[in-house]
Amino acid sequence: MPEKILVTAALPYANGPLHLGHLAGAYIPADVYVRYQRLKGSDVIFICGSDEHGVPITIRADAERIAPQEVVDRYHVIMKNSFDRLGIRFDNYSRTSLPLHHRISQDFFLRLYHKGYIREESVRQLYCAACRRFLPDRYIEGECPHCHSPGARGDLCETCGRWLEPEQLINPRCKICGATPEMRETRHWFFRLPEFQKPLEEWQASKKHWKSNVREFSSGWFSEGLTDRSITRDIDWGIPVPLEGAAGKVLYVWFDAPIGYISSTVEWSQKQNQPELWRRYWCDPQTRLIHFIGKDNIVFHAIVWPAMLMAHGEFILPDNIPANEFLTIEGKKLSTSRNWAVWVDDYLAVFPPDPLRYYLSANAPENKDADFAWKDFQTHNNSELADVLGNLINRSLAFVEKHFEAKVPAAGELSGEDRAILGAAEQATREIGASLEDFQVRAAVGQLMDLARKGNKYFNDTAPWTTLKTDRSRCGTTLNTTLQLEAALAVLMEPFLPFSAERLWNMLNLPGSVHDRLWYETPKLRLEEYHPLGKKEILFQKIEDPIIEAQIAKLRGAS
Ligand code: B3M
Ligand code: ZN
Repeated sequence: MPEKILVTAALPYANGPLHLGHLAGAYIPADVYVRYQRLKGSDVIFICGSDEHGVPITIRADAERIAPQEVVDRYHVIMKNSFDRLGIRFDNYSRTSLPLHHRISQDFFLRLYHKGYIREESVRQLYCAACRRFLPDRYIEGECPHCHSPGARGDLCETCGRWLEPEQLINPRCKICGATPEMRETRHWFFRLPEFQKPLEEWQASKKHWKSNVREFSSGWFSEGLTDRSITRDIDWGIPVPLEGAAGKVLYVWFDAPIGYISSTVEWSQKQNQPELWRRYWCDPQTRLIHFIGKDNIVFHAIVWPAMLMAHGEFILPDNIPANEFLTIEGKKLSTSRNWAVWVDDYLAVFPPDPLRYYLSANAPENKDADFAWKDFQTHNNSELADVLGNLINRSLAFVEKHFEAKVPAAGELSGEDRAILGAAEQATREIGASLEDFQVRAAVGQLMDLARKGNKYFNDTAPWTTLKTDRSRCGTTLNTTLQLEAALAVLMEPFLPFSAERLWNMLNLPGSVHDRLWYETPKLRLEEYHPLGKKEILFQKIEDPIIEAQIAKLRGAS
C-alpha cells in the first residue's frame, strides 16, 4: 500500500502579491517534497488556498478605500497565477471566503462550543470613538513597554520581538485616525487551550523527529503555561460567530485559517465528484499530515491548531511541521511595507522559474535564516546550473549529434569508470530520497548537483574526443553511459527543476512525461541502443551582469 500523505502549505494572506520570502519559507520546500512523493508513488495530496480573512485584509482594503472582497478577489487570482507559473502544483488551491469554508468553520466552532471547550467572557478592549469601532490589535500602535521603541503594534513589538497585549502599550493610538482609543466593554469567546496542555506535551514528546526550532518553540510555550485564547473579533469582515446574540462578531482569522486545510480538501473531493474522499485522508490515522510553514506560524500549527483538532476529535493530528526560518534580502530583513522585497511576478518577468527554485532550494533557510542576494543567485545559476548540469548535458548531446547521428551509441563492455558513474546515480537516488524524506531540501539539491559534477568529471576523465579516434566502440560506450546518467538526472532533478527536467526528457526523446516516472526505478531507466534523441536546446542560460545589476538597482530604487 502506498503511503498516504496529506501535505499543506500555509495559506497566504490575500492582501498582496507573493514575494520570495513566501516561497523560501513554505511553498518551494513543500512543492519539492510533494513532487518527490508523487514520483515515489505515494498517495499524496497537496492542499493550499488563500487566507482571505483577518486584519491584514481589512488594513489593505482601508488603505485602498475598497471593499475587503475586492482585495481578496484580486490577490487570490494573482497568487494562484504566480504559483502556477512557478510550477508549485497544488492538488487544490482554495480560498477561505467560500461559503463551503464558512460552513465548515462554523460547524467546527459549534462542535467545540457544545463540547464545552469554548467559553464566553466580557472583556475590556480599546475602542476608537472617532472610527466608531473596537480596534483589533494590529490597528493599535504605541510605545513598547519593554524596549520603549515607538511604533510597536498591539500584538507584537517588531523591534524586540515580544508579544504584547494592546493595553500594555504606552500612549496607544488608533492606527487609522491617530486618535487615542478608550477602554470599553465587549464580549468574546475563548478557546480553553490549557485543557490541552498535557495531551499536547505528551503528543509532542513523541515527536523526536521534528526540527529543533519547532520543538524548542513549543517547549517555551509549555513552560510558560498555556492560557485561554480569544477566538472572536469585533470586525465586520470574517466568518460570523454562529451563536445567538453574537451579531457583529466574527471568528478570529487564526481560528478559521487552519480549518481551511480541511475545507480545501473537501472542495478537492467535490471537484473529483467524490464528496467523501477527503475523509480518507483527514479521518484515517494512517495518513501523515504535514504542514509546511514559516517560523512565524509555529505557535498556531504546533500548539493551537493541534489542540483544536484534539478538541474536535474526528481528525488526525499533524505528523510533522517542517518550519523554515526567514529569508533576508541582500542582507536586510524583508519588509513589504518598506518595499524591501523581491516580488515573484517581477522575477518571472525576467527569468524562468527553475533557477529561482534551484537557488531557494540550495540556499533554503532550513536551520537558520538565509540571504537572497542577486549576485549569489547569478553565481548559482551560472556556475552550477549552466556550467555543471547544463554543460554536461549540452556537450554530451552535441557530441552524439555530431559523431553518432543523434542516436544513442551502442554500449560495449562497461569499464570500472562506467560502472562507477552508474553506481553513483543509483546511490544519489537513495541519498536524495533520504534527504527529502527528512525535509532536507538543501542537502538533497546538493546531492543532485554532486552527481552532475561527477558526471562532468567522468566525461573529462574518459575523454571521448580522444577515444573517438582511437577506439570508437569505447567512445560509444562512454556516451551511452553518459546518456543513461542523464535520463536518471532528468528524474532526480524533477522535484527541484520540473520545467528543465521535462525539457531534458524531451531532448532525450523519452516517452510520456518525466512527471510520471517512478523514483526508485530511476537506476533501471534505460535508453535503448540507437534510440534517436530529440531536439537539443540550451537547458540553462547564463545570466549576464547588466541583467543582475538592473535587478539590484530596482530593489534599491524601490525601497
Ligand atoms: N495567512 C499567515 C501567513 O501568511 C497566515 C497563514 C495561515 S496558515 C493556516 O504567514
Ligand atoms: Zn519592544
